[in-house]
Amino acid sequence: MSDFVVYGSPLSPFVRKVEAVLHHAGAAYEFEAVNIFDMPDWFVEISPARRIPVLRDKTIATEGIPGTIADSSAICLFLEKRLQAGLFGSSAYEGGRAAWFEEYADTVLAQPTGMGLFRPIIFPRFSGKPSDVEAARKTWADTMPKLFDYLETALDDRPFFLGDTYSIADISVGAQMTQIDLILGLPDAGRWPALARHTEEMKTRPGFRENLATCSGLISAMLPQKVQLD
Ligand SMILES: N[C@@H](CCC(=O)N[C@@H](CS)C(=O)NCC(=O)O)C(=O)O
Repeated sequence: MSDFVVYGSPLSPFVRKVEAVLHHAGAAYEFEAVNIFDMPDWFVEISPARRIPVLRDKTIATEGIPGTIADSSAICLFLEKRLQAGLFGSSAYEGGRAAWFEEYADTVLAQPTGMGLFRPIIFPRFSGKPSDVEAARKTWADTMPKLFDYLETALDDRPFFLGDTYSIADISVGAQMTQIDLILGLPDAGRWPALARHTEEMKTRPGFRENLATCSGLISAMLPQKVQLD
């Protein structure tokens, strides 16, 4: 018997982030699929920004708005407090740094990853059309290297963004980087070795493993091979 329901699609990196936090905290949950192309009215009520994921804590309420939280960052903060997940470091400064990388991943990294890479590669495939590889190639060449440079420098050859401590920073960046890996592969390990190592590590972490296995199944049906952009 689980206390939580995650509403969304496993293909969303923000859903992956929430699943990774739930697994890290050892919490069982149910998954309820939501079609983002045709959101039902009941879902818009619990997600006024019309975004996935939403989390429900069934110990608060099993239907309607009570017990629900929208937005992955709000959900992860709730789970940190509700389950003592231990994902915001051990000092005020580490907590702030972790929250900063979470914000960077969810905005600066997520925007080109979603709109500039995932969307042009995968969305045409939903209707059997070829990927817009040129659009993705432009994002890959013009936008991504600066972001990868920043993350490489921030890791500073350490395993995690807070050093030796796994945190919401790793989960948030990992959720986006594994989205890239699903369709294109890892960033060049010669140019961004720490980031490539970090992404490989995230793929093995609780929640990532399960989510990525599901995603690989869904994506391989549309995209039999990863797209080569370099
Ligand atoms: N800030 C939100 C972003 C969530 C988000 O953008 N989700 C996308 C899927 S990856 C979505 O729901 N898109 C629906 C749409 O654009 O209509 C969060 O952290 O949860």
